[in-house]
Amino acid sequence: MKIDVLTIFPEYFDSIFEFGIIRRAKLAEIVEINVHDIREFATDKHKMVDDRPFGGGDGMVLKPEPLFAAIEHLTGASDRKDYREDLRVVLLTPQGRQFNQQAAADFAAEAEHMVLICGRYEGVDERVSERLVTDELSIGDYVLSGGEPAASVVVDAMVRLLPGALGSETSAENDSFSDGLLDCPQYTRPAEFRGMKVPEVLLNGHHAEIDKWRRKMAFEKTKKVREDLLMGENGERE
Ligand code: 9D3
Repeated sequence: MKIDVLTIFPEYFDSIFEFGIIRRAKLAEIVEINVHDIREFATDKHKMVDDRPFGGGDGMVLKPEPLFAAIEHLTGASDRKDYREDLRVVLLTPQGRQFNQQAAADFAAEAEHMVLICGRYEGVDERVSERLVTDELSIGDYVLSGGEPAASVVVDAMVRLLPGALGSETSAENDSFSDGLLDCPQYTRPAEFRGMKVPEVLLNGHHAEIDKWRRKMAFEKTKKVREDLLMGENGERE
């Protein structure tokens, strides 16, 4: 998969993709990630990327021209009806549908080329969404200063699902959220620390018993802090 990130703060990404699974995936050429300064695509001599909103109001709006030039440069198309079917142009915005594990899995399975546009200010000129954007995504109901942290979240969740990105020791199927439950508690040595003992069941080597305990703990934790995960689409208990 090839990922292009469009941002007015390219330095934000200087180290964020240089660790762990993403770094390994890059080295193994499972993913190629390029970060671009939107300003490099500015069309006027002052390299303007933002302007005041029509109709008045606070803040600035990202201008359409640099983003159209950038998408045209990166994809060869400037209308989403002309996109290859394996291209996704994503706008990170508080107005988007909420990103989740299913969306990550769908992108990882279907997209060969992703372009992520990081919003800032009061927003992005609507004509970018109208003509260029295939998906508008938010990462949750809290206010960020811009789309950059959201883009890093989307990249991380997607890249680890690409074939070969996870080592053979772990599998994406084993993850929390693929079975719809939070993880069970984990312990390592020492077996007793400051008076706190590791549950006996984990020490006795009975693997069937251990699996049963882990499923029970995962279910109870989920019920306690994330009961919504136990519910179906219509709020019915699954
Ligand atoms: C909805 C809030 N807006 C009211 C005028 C202002 C505003 C707040 C934050 C406009 C832009 C932003 C910057 N945030 C993002 O670009 C963003 C975001 C977020 O804030 N929360 C969760 N997901 C995302 S994805 C992009």
